Formats: sequence, C-alpha cells, structure tokens
Amino acid sequence: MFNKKHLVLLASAGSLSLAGIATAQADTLEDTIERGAVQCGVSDGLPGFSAPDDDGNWQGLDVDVCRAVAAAVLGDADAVNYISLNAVERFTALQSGEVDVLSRNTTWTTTRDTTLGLNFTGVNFYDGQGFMVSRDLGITGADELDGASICIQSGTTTELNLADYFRANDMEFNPIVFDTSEQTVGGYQAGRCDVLTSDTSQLAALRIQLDDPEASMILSEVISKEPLGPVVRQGDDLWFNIVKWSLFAMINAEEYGVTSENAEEMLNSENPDVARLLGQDGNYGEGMGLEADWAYNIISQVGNYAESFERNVGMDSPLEIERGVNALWNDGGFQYAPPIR
Ligand SMILES: N[C@@H](CCC(=O)N[C@@H](CS)C(=O)NCC(=O)O)C(=O)O
Repeated sequence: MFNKKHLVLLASAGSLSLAGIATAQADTLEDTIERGAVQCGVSDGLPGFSAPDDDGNWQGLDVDVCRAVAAAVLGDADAVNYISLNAVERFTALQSGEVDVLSRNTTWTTTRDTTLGLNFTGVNFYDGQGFMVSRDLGITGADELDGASICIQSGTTTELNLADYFRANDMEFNPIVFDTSEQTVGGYQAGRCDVLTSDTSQLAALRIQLDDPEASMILSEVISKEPLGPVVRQGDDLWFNIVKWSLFAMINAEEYGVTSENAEEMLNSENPDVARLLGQDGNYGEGMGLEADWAYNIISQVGNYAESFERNVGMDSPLEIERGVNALWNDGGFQYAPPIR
C-alpha cells in the first residue's frame, strides 16, 4: 500500500520531472492518505447509482467509482466518506474541497468542464434524457406532450434540454421544479405534473421508487446526450490521473476478463496486458504515486466494470438497464479505456 515514505522516496529519488509533479500537486493524495478515507460526493439517494442499502452501506455504479479510488489509493475500498449532494450543491462541494471526487450522475458539458475549475475524468455511464408518464394518459410518444406539466430537478442539464426540445418541436410546457429527486418523484406521484423528465437511467431508478411502478412507463424518445462521469478539481493532476485511471482499470479489467472472482488466479496470467494491469509486469501505478497492486486492489475488491454494471443497474438488478451503448467498444458499445502500458 502507498505510504508517506513512498511519497518522500518518489520526491527525492524519482526522476526530476516526476518528483516535481508529486511534490507540487500531491495535496489531495496526501490529504487522503492522512485522513485514511476518500471524500466522495454522491447523489442523495438514487438506487443503482448511489444509495445506502438497508444496513446503511452505500451501493451503486457511482459509489463503485469512490470505492475504486479508495482501493487504488488506500488498498481498502471501504475507506470512503460519502457526502450526499443534490444537483445544485454538487459543484460547490467539490470546488470548496468538501469532497475530492464527485461521482454523482453528472453530465460532462463544456461549461462544467471549462468554467467551474473542475475536470471530468471519464464516462462511467452514457445516458440521455427521457420522459416518464403515467400509463393512464395513453401517451405513446414525446410528440404528444404539448401543453404538459413537467416535473424536473433544478441545477441539472435537464432544464435546458427540455426547453430546447419543446422549442424545436413548437410545443409548450409548464415546468414544475424541485430541488431533490425525492421531491421530484413525490411531485410526480402526487399528480403535480403529467410527466417527469430526467436522464433515462435516473427515470429507471425513480420509477422503482413509485408506489406502483407498473402504472408508469418511460417513453422511447431520448432527447439529449448525457455522458455521466466522475469529476475532480482542476489543478491537481496527480489526483486527476488517479481517479481517471481507477475507472479505466475497471473497464480494461472487463476487456481482459479479469474479475473480482478470478483476480488472484490471474496474477499468474501470461497475457501481458493482464500482467501489466495487475502489477505483475512493471508498476503502472508509480506515476500516480501508487503501488504496483493499485488495479489489483480495485478489481479484487470492487470488480470490473461489467460486474459493477450488472450488480447495480443491469438486467438482474431492480433497474433492469441493458448494457446498450455502455457495452465495451469491442461488443458494440462506447466503453473504451486507453491501455495500461
Ligand atoms: N445528468 C444531469 C442530471 C443529474 C441529476 O441530478 N438528476 C436528478 C434527477 S431526479 C437526480 O439524479 N437527482 C438525484 C439527487 O438529487 O440525489 C446533470 O448532470 O445535470
């Protein structure tokens, strides 16, 4: 596991440029090691993405990113402090240092990536905005929504997409705006609106929270691109790399067939990609101030991307989301991680 001694060695004996990077920008890593936990901002309860289970343990696809970073940095996926944030609070919490990673169904956009002092590290779920309606209304397509009251959450990309879509289709709508998903779903359920709009993955998560999920349906139209991924502050490239490569390690592990179940056995693999991933051939964590087993710790404790997807949001989970565009690039999807080498 990484320790302070390692950082000092890296700074004093490592190559000059690497030492410079490690000392000048290692604050978040150092603070995390000192604290013994990753400060991770998550949603305030979105099943499948981030929500505490009955025993109070946080679970979800976004939670697994927090866990992966903790496994890579501290060797312990459980070493995470979860801070739940609504859509409006999330960026301020990251900017102010309350959290060091924001892993909360957050769409990567130009404004967020370039004007808030933040950096998106990758995409852990390719999504798009959709609509949920009560089956009673007999609506079959989004083009029938003219004049609808629409429940929506403030501080989201959802608001602008909705306005664009209705304007482009020459339709009117009445927005009913809420601050949290609980309020949004409550408003929909209480009949304050005809339609609830959000990213389709979130609609799937919200639908199962309804008293009668079967009475509502998600329309097939998807009106926007919502690449969701973990975010960090600008100005700490070492930490940026750690979060980015923690996600890439999970995606590469799926590609190479390394799972939480077989990771130990795979330590003996003769496949060079697997040997590099698991730290048996070289140390690809070194440039991030991590030990050679950084990715092994992620995969053995959290699992690869497929395991995380299926466990949390996949067809066998309550959300029943198909891999679709979130399949690997060599399986017809968009998920593609740069190689570890
Ligand atoms: N991906 C969009 C939407 C994200 C979002 O916050 N959606 C709401 C939809 S209900 C949500 O997930 N809320 C969960 C929460 O507030 O914890 C964005 O980044 O703006």
